[in-house]
Amino acid sequence: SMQCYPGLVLALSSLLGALALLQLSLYLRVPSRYGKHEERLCRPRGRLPARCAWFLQELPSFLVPALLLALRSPPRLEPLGCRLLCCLFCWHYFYRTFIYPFFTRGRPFPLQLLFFGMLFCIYNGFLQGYYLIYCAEYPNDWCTDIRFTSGLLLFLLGMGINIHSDLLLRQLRKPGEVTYKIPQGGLFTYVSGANYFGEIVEWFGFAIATWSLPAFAFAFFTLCCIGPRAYHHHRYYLKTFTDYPKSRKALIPFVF
Ligand code: NDX
Repeated sequence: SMQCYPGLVLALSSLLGALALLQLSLYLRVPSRYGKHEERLCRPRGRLPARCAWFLQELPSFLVPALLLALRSPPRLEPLGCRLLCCLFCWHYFYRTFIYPFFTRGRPFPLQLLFFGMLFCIYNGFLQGYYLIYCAEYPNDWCTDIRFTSGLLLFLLGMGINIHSDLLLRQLRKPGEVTYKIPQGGLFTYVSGANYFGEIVEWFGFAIATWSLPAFAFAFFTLCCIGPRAYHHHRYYLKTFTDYPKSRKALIPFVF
């Protein structure tokens, strides 16, 4: 049966940190090629409808930790680590796998990126789940610790912003439409990457609530992955729309 190998957690978290830096070096100057940053518009080969693509890509991040949790024997009964915190992670990916793809009006997604995205979700789903279920130990009063309470609050706030912003983006299009418009409302009033801002806040909240190396590595990866993408979206909007709101920032309200 499985047990905790701290060396494995350290190795996998370090690799995740290294991937984050690789990601940053690859996509700081040129955006990753999907959505509005894809070069050629109509090359139907090598793509999957957004709905299937996002479902398949994100599924492992839900399934792997959920299975680890369900299959753990003997079931671990210690209160927080293995259940509440792991369930928070699964909760986000339940949304991302079973709700978000179902409503998306996004363009078909490149198969090659889908493949790497899936690998990433297996890797990260395993790391976060394995750590929380087999390794994490929290004192009994962790749920009143300032790290847990403030982290949970940030997580929920970030998730709220992320889901609300996803919704606002979706409402910019009628079904079947593929054009880009200026996002309005919610946090989009202040930043071009409101959905990304929410997601980043969410995973830093999760990292603080779990106070764990794997979760901080993932929050850092998220920042390196979608931070630059928010900046590229911002540049795209400024270039495309002459009436784009001048005071709007790329990622962080009033700052950047
Ligand atoms: N999936 C995380 N790396 C990624 C997919 C890509 O969940 O090779 C990371 C995730 C993957 C990436 C994933 C991992 C690393 C990969 C990368 C590709 C290359 C990279 C594999 C797994 C890689 C190494 C080197 C390390 C191997 O037509 P459309 O699609 O543009 O329509 C869009 C629409 N929209 C608009 N509609 C009308 N008018 C406008 N102005 C519009 N602007 C946008 O809204 C979409 O349908 C929708 C959202 O678009 P967009 O571009 O704002 O968000 P998107 O990037 O598609 O993300 C969707 C959500 C969002 O909430 C975001 O926070 C979350 O997913 N996300 C995304 C990426 C990563 C991630 C979260 C995370 O790291 N936590």
